[in-house]
Amino acid sequence: MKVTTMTRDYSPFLPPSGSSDHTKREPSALEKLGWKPFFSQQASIDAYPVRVIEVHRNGLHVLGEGLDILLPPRPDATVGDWLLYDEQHPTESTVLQRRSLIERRAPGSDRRRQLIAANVDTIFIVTSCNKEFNVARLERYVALAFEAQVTPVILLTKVDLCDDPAPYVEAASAVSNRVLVEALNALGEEPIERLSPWCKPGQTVAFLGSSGVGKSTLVNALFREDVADTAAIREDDGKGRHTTTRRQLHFTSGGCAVLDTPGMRELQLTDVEAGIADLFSDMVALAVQCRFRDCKHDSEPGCAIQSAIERGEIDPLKFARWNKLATEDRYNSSTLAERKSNDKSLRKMIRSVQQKNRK
Ligand SMILES: Nc1nc2c(ncn2[C@@H]2O[C@H](COP(=O)(O)OP(=O)(O)OP(=O)(O)O)[C@@H](O)[C@H]2O)c(=O)[nH]1
Ligand SMILES: [Mg+2]
Ligand SMILES: [Zn+2]
Repeated sequence: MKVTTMTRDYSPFLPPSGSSDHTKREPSALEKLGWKPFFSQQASIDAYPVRVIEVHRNGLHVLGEGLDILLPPRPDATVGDWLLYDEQHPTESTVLQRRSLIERRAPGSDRRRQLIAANVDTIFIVTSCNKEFNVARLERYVALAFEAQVTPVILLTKVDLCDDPAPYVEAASAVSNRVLVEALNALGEEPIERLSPWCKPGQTVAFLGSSGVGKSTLVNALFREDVADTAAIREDDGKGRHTTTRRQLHFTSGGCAVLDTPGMRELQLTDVEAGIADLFSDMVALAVQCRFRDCKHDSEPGCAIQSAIERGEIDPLKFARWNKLATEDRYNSSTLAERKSNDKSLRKMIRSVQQKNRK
């Protein structure tokens, strides 16, 4: 049996350290937009760097030093991206290499890859202490953040509307010992103080989560004014009303870039194999001990995962969630041709079962 030892970094995701240059001097206009040495290395001294703050149908709204313009639309750029603005030929402006990229498989039938945001340092995964709370959904967001190597922080809102937030905090903390959890009242005084470790000058933070959990409320709290619209959730089922409809970067006076996003109905993962493996590293470590390399961990002999479940060492529900996520990621990451052939063999199998049943 071959056991592969991985040299991955399993240290906790902590807030950025405070010893940045910005503490010593006033940040430049570009630094206030999130410009970092990582980007300057890719640009000549006379370049015009601009950052995408919003993607419109008719173009990219970008900001730079003394620049506030609309560039022609292009599919390869998303909010948070840095471009080197080409004044003569705006369509030829270059997209700079990203520090991070958050993407998902678009919902609906076209299933294309959708760029959500680039060059984000921290993802605030927002969820609330009510019916909306769901561990499987949190795991999706955390796997996405791990894959993108962006610091995830779980924010549990609406503690003021809940008799006992402790079980929610406990369940959220159990998702990963590498992810910090903050429980708060988004309408209260605490958000600005509690989120300050991540909202430092030059940092880019993004709020992600379902509709109605309080993403825009938290954005407004950081700005101490209403920069984003918010609306009450529906009384009948407690779901949000999809109030925010566009992804937009806002900049605090302190020089932190803050991205509000529309509530996601569904987060379909794609190409996050490493992120899922990081989050479920205990499962992966067991799976390599299964007798068969292609073990489905179902009823195969010598399955290390099923034995661990029998011994009570791993939670069968957690195993089921891992299995579902990994299968979904493989399916979404496969090419159309691969999927067609898989669908074909699936149809063939169904037909043969139906025929057998008829006999
Ligand atoms: N009491 C209380 N209400 C909250 C809290 N967080 C958000 N709300 C309320 O919940 C409702 C929805 O908040 P929003 O900030 O609009 O939610 P959102 O996540 O931006 O929703 P979308 O834009 O639809 O994705 C608003 O009425 C907020 O006032 C909280 O911590 N406590
Ligand atoms: Mg909103
Ligand atoms: Zn197995």
